[in-house]
Amino acid sequence: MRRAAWTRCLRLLVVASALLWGGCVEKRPEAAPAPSRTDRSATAARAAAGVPELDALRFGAPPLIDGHLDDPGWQAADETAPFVDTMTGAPAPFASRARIGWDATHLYVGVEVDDDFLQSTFTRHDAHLWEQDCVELMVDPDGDGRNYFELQVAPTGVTFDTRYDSRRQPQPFGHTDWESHLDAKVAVRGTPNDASADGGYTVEAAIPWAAFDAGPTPAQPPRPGDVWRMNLYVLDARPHGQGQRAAAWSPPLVGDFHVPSRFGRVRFIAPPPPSPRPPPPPAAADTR
Ligand SMILES: [Ca+2]
Ligand SMILES: [Ca+2]
Ligand SMILES: [Ca+2]
Repeated sequence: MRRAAWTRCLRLLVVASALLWGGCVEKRPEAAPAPSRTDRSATAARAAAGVPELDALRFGAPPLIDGHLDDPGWQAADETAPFVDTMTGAPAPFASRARIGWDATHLYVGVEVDDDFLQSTFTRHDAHLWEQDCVELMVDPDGDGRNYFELQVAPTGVTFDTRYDSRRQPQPFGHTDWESHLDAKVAVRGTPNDASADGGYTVEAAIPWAAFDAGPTPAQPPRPGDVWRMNLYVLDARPHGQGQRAAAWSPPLVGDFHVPSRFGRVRFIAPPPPSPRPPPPPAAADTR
């Protein structure tokens, strides 16, 4: 009897604990009040702290889109720091870096990648390029984390582009019917999809500003001094069985590239106008 009473007591205790604990787990905190505009901008500023910045120079003449970054505009453009590990921000195991330029009609992006094993077997535009080697650009013109754009270029020159209303929405791959009409060319050092060793590839792309005039908050071309949020990634297929690696200009620090708050800051700058020729010195007085 005493044992049965003890067992009943124990059961009651367990049931009471479960109810109490379950109540704790299921009790949801009251919904927080909607953040004010000031709160939101403070949050955005904190999220943007610590991301890399790059000045994008306005080109005096459009580059020839041929995969070679030897045009005068590229020669004068700033270069990013070497891309880093996407999860930790530590140096990446392979070298890649980028330059960005612009003019009245286009955004220009040049990315150089070292890669000793080039692989991309896709042949169709908007195929899943990210599953093998490719360079990836994300663009969030107004930096609000919504209505952002994703473009990819494979070493073979095949392209992918899509647009999202908000983070990863709509599923699964955004509005893939969006077309940026980018012009992208690739100079490869090696031969993709064979067994011989490669050196890497360089992507040179021109994206018309009209591409970003799309979605819920269409963007107009930038003016000097404007800042757009962007990120650049390299996806690196390795030989069979060794998986895939990745590097980023600005590391998202999680296993997801769709983190607009971690995109870098690209400031559009224009070279100063040539200074006017100084007036000739006044003729010396003839004191003879
Ligand atoms: Ca070129
Ligand atoms: Ca598309
Ligand atoms: Ca590769």
